[in-house]
Amino acid sequence: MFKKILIANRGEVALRILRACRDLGIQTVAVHSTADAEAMHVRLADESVCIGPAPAAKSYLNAQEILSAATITGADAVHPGFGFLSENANFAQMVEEHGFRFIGPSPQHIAMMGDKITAKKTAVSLGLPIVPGSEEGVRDVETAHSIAQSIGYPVLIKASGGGGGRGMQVVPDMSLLEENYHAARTEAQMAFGNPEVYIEKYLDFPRHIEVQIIADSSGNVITLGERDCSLQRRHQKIWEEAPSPAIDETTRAALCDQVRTAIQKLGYQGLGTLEFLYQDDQFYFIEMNTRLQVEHPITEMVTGIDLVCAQIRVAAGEALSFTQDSIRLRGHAIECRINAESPLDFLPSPGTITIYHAPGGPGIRVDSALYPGAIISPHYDSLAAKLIVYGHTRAECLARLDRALSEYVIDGIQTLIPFHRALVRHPKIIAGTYHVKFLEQHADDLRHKEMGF
Ligand code: MV4
Repeated sequence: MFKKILIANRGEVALRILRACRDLGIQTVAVHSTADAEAMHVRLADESVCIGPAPAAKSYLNAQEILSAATITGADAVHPGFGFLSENANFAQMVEEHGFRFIGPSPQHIAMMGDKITAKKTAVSLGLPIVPGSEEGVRDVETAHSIAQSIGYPVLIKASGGGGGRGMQVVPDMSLLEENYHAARTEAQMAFGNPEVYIEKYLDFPRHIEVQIIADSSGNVITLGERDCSLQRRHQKIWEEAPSPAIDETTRAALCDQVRTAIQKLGYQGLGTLEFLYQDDQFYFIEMNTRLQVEHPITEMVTGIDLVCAQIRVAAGEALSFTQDSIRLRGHAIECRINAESPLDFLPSPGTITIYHAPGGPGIRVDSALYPGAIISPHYDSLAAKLIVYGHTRAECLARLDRALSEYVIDGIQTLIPFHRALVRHPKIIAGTYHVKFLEQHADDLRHKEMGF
């Protein structure tokens, strides 16, 4: 097992990793920007190294500085968390070349899934269902026309270098294809340095359902059920739940079996998440995330497995200590992202926390690095805290979530707490009958409800 891990991240995830290290008896090194000198992850780590000024490009994305910090502190592994360098295959490679373990999959698997066309082709070869569309990058507008004609409009043009909703263009009918095709390529070139695009049939009201897997270096692959992440706003997840209210046990078992077989064939190692769109009782693979995810705690709540500890163990070469047959999904869990944003227009709300009172009681977990006096910097993303709630049933989970949200006090900045209070009482959320367009379609009634809080 590792003796010392450098945590190449900040905020609540840095703290989450630090806690896993403590539980495993591993020493921790925090890295931080000048803006984060007083941050909780720095205070709680055994050692810390300042790696640069506030802008992430000069600190948390600065591979050279991070590797220097690992060298001078004598770390034996680097945990990238999520965001920042977590899905950068070059960084993973550099970490390994400097003699440290990268806590994540191989650089080859990161690169394969980072290119969305390669990821889709790989999925096909592994027997996973995909959205009908082009199998390769679409090189000219004539090819785009013939593919769109054969699958039927509307179609969606996606960037191979994109992912997570970045660089997508909906094409409602033939008249807009040429214009949107060129716009998509130009945008892709500018955003990702790669103009390659592909075409898919556009699904109008899908749900986003993702399957968590973990694999060790001995070829054991275990699926840990699914999460429903359909509640998103501008491709930012806001609320996630496990299990999905949209699928039954038989459907889940079939999906997870398919994923398990695919990942065994792939020879993948580490944590991973396969994202699917789900519409009209069909699953379609769209992307794979090769990292720990923000919403991992809901899977921990329904499986009882500490995903970060398991991730560190498999990275150190240990075999998984549990089997697929031992996994029992129990109860229901929901995560609300408590962003430092205005709950009415979602604009960032940086500032200093004055009062902080976290909720508690049965079924409540809060993953956050907040404290009175903590600074929410405008330099980083707005995720301030995650409220994770467990219930034996979905109804109990919703009731506890309502209770927890009413107890939660964060002053000094605006947060999404009032938005979540409106969400948890919305009839369609209570019924579980939402899809990826829900937040867009119900913005007005949610905003109206929020005014009451
Ligand atoms: C789609 C789609 C409809 N049809 N693909 C957005 C994020 C990226 N991971 C994939 N996304 C979508 N791909 C086809 N063929 C609709 C979306 C989509 C979406 C997906 C998941 C969660 C929220 C979403 C919001 C808008 C669009």
